[in-house]
Amino acid sequence: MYNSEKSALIVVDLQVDFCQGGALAVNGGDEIVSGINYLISNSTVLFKKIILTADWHPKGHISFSSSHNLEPYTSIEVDGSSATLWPDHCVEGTKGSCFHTDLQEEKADLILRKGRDVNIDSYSAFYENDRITPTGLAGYLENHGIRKIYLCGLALDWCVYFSAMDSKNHGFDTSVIVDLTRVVDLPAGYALEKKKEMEQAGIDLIESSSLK
Ligand code: VGL
Ligand code: ZN
Repeated sequence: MYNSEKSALIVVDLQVDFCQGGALAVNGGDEIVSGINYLISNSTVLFKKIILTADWHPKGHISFSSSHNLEPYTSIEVDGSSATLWPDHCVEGTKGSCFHTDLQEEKADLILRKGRDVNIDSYSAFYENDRITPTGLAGYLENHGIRKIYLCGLALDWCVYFSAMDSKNHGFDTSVIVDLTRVVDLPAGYALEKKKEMEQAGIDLIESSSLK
């Protein structure tokens, strides 16, 4: 049963650099803004808290291929596990780090910046990529009595995926609003794999029409 008193919406990384023309543009990223605004502007009905996350890296961040003199979208070993390298993106304070200009940022209860440590990436809104350093988001949600999390934003197969898995593992009832996400899907088929993993973990993949 839907209970807005216990629900929160997390809009993941809807920033200029992930939208058309941006440094790490996700195909169709712009297309989801109006649907997300619809949910945000009806928030008194639907959600107790609106959280916007922002990828917000210092210059020379470890996740940038330029920091290693390598090509974007290659992988390196970091502390025994593989890490994907990206074009420079969401550098703190640059135009690319801003939210999409149409996003109704003024309605946010909390803006969470992640990827702040130059030496570690953070895909998830809950934990940095060492998987042990918390961002504090789980505590915030718990303190506000939130039980149910809805996620949307960019990209489905990276930051939305990691955030959703952590949300579920933390014990929150978790849904991803799939039509309000877009995928990187490199290599092709990767996004489908991640969707299946989310379903197997018990995350509901839903459509925004079910919330209207
Ligand atoms: C993201 C790659 C690198 C994302 C962030 O928001 O999905 N992807 N940094
Ligand atoms: Zn990033």
